[in-house]
Formats: sequence, structure tokens, C-alpha cells
Amino acid sequence: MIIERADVIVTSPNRNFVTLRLQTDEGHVGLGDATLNGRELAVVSYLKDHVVPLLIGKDAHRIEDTWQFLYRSSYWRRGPVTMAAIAAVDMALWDIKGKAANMPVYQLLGGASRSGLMAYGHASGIDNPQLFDSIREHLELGYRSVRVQTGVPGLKAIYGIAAQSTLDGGEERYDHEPARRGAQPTEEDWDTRAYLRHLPTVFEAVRNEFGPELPLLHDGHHRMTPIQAAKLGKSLEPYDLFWLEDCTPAENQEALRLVRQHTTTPLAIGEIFNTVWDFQALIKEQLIDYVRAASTHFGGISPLKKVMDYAAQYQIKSGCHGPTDISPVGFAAQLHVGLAIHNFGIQEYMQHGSRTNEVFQQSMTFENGLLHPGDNPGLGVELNVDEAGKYPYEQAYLPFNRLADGTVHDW
Ligand code: CS2
Ligand code: MG
Repeated sequence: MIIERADVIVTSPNRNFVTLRLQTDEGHVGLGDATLNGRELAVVSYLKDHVVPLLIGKDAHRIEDTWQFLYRSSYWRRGPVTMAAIAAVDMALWDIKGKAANMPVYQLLGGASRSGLMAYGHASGIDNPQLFDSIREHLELGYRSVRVQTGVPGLKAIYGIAAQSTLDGGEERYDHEPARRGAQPTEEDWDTRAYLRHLPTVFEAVRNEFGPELPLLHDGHHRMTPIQAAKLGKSLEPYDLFWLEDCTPAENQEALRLVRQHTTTPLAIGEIFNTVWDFQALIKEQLIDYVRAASTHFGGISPLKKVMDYAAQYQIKSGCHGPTDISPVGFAAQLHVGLAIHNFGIQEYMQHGSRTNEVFQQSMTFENGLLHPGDNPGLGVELNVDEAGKYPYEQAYLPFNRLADGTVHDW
């Protein structure tokens, strides 16, 4: 079964998405997500100018061989652009193989290990009353776990607070999309000491309001030093978090040794990691409890399954990244992996906007707090090319942070 055609489709219904569409001589179509938030066009060029010419005429059944070929023959390995491009090819080939076998991809990965995947949603508020309303909203939507992000007194705009910007027509909300359309990134402010003082009081209030059982997650979004993260993890212990995510910048893996020394709050990391090697020390030394890798930024389904199988040996679970900058294709890919692996932990689920759901028709379901990819052959997502054509690419950037003295800080 030969790859006859490869198209790189860029569309911007609610936000920019990059999709690879492969077609074989037997008429099977496979989709792969290559969306890299705020740097989308770099991956478009990597695919169009360097990868697509190598795919035409290749045997679509040889997924592992094609992955290794694209990874090793590039010489310049790893990194978000390369791995997003390889991810799109890998996902599209698994989609094709599922269609050729007339099976959903999770069946090819070993079949279902559970009836559905626990999902968490993004609850947030500038203050506690707004946060409580957002948590109730998510419980009404059917979520059984929520991530809690809160404003910090004295700071104008910080990561993850939905209500702080409704741009136009009520469609483009912050929690739908952190990247802002425009020619320049927006600047936000940050103060770690103010955040460390405030956050425990918020979790105390949430536990008082919603009780001890509701799984609560929080994203530190790469902003603390190791000792600040240790202090936060310790101060949050009374509130029994499901996890504290990205507590320190991910490059410095040593940092987690110090955090681990001081707190038993479970740690999740890895949404910006691109290969299993980024996790090697963290998994081997039990420095994390959840692997946050995402199919789109990690090279696809093949390596995602491998890192989860590696983590399983250390009783570390999956916690795949699932924001709106992972397209419905990339999201479906990780639902198939999540359904098949034994060590599934939880799946992030930020819901896409209505225009996006018209462009990408999905067979996935969300019922009683559980996600399921559906049983359509392949990944279960179809791309409406005409609908996609209505929304051309629009420049957009993620915000960045400056401290009070003007120093650039992790966003
Ligand atoms: C975040 C993301 O969902 C998360 O855990 O860390 O929203 C992240 O900020 C975006 O994916 C960046 O593109
Ligand atoms: Mg995160």
C-alpha cells in the first residue's frame, strides 16, 4: 500500500492548526496533527519542504521503519519542530493502518484496558467566587476532576484564567486559547512570592467548598525555582492534590530531586518534552508520578506508547497534555493510546470551539466524566477540507512574562 499523496493543511477556525493528510493508492486517507502553538509555520515548512518529498512512494504499512528513517536520516534529531513533523506522519500512518484493518487504532495497540478515560477540565477564576462558579460549571459539564488555576492579588494577567479576556463575539476565550492572534506576543506580569502566599489559601477554600474527594490538579507552568516548588508542594499537601504540574522549568531535571526531598504532592511533567530520552532520568529515579507527553509534540503514537510502557515499569502513569493547541487529530491519537495502555492515569480535556468541531468531525465521546475515542476504523477523525479552507492562517503568539523589575520570566 503506497503513499500516493501528502498534503499539509493549515486552517484557523478558532485557532491555528496544521494537519498532514496522507492518501494511499488503495484510497485510504490518514490524518496527523503537527500543530506547534505560536510556531506553526516552521512545521509546515519542515513537512512541505523536507518530509513530504520523502513520503511519496513509501509503503504506508511500515510505521516503525518510517519513524526511524525520519528521525535518524534527519541527522538533526529531537526538538519541537522536528518531532511535531514526525508525529504527524506517524499518526497518519496509524490512521491508515486502522482503516486498512477496519479497526480503531486502540485495537491495534492491544485493545481496550478500560471502558473510558477519566478527563480533567480547566476550572479557573480571578477570585474564589469566580473559581467556584467555574468548578460547578465543569461538574455540570460532566467532569469528575478539575484543574484549579487562580488569579493572584496584585497581578494583572496570569496563565490559565479563563475570564480575563473575552475578545470578540464571546468565542475566543482565554481557556479556549492562550495564544493571542496578533503581530506581537502580549506581556504578562509575575511574582512568585505573591503566588506562593496566595495559592494554599485558594486550595483550602476549594476543599472547604467542594469536600475532600474531588480530584484537584494545578499547573505551576514552569515558573518556580526548585526550592520554591518544594515549598509549594509542601504547603499544598493538606489539600491532597491529584498532581502539581510543571513546577519548575523542565530543562533542569535535577530540580525534581530537591522537590521530591521535601514533598509528597504528586508531580507531573513533560508537555514540552519531545522524546523518551527527556524522561529517562525522571522515570528511572521515580522523580515524577505522571508523564505529560502529548502525541503531537512527542513524535506521535509510536513513541508515546513506548514512553508509557517504560513508565509502567516504575508505576508511573500517563497524564497526556490535552489543551486546545493539540488538534482533534492529536487528541484522538492519545485517547487510543490511553485506552490501550495499562498505566493510564488521567487525560487533560480542554474543549475545542464550535468552528473547530465543524472542520474536524470526531467520533470521540465524553460521558460520565469519561472520554472514549469511538470505534470507527483508524483514529476516528475526518477533516472537512472545504470547511478548513474558510479559515486561513492568522499570526498568533503565546504571551510572555516580565517580573516587576523587567526581567523576562517563564510564562
Ligand atoms: C498548559 C497548556 O494545558 C496545559 O497544561 O500547560 O495550556 C500550554 O500553556 C499550552 O499548550 C501552550 O501552547
Ligand atoms: Mg501545563
